[in-house]
Amino acid sequence: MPRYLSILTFAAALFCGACQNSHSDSKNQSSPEAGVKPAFVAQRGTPVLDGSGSDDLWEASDWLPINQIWAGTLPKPDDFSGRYKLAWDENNLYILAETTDDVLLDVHPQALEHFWDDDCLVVFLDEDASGGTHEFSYNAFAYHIALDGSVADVAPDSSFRYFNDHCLTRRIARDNVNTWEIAVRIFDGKQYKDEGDNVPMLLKKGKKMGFALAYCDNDHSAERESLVGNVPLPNTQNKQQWLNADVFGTLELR
Ligand SMILES: [Ca+2]
Ligand SMILES: [Ca+2]
Ligand SMILES: [Ca+2]
Ligand SMILES: [Ca+2]
Repeated sequence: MPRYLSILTFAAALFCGACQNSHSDSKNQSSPEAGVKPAFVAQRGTPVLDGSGSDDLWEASDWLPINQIWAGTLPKPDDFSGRYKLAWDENNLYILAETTDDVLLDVHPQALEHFWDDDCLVVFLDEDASGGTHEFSYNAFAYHIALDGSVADVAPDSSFRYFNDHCLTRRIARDNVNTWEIAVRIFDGKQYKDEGDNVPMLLKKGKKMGFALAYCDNDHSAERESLVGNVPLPNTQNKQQWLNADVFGTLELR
């Protein structure tokens, strides 16, 4: 065999080995291999929004993992681990999230500053699945849901704002495990106006949206220690790729 062919064969064998490892690592996870846009589905139904996942709807749904490091260090399971389920009806997208976090931190309660450095759950929603940047626009919303249920994001004028009426959360804490049951109202980001009379959309079967979910874990630091998401980012840590909705998964309402 010519030398260049044997090198190619060796490289191909290495690549396939990597594929197999990546596949076995992602077993039982929704997160596909790099380069494939993650696909999620939400089943139709309306849970009782009481913070408990005991609804028949939730019990019939599968857990999906929050286990992809986006920034900081990958926490050990007792430091942070998380999983979630999705559902929808005409009025809301519903998220049931279960997070295990050894220390709950809320250094900036009731304040629009450094909300990302407190423990919080972040719902990323790109209503028209357009992808693209969203940090200073409503091309997609990044709802930072704090432990007190307040919801914050960055507005187009780069100010920090509350969006408390976009996400209603009831949370139950048992030891280190928190259950968050969230109703997310969906707004058309192209029409959305600060201080405007914004009307949430009616949702229909078959609708596709860009979606991602992440948890900011801070236990004792000036800045958050970990940002862990539900989708793999192409180049891992500290590149802030979540500021572009291209990396979100696609969520279909079934
Ligand atoms: Ca419930
Ligand atoms: Ca922690
Ligand atoms: Ca969009
Ligand atoms: Ca924490």
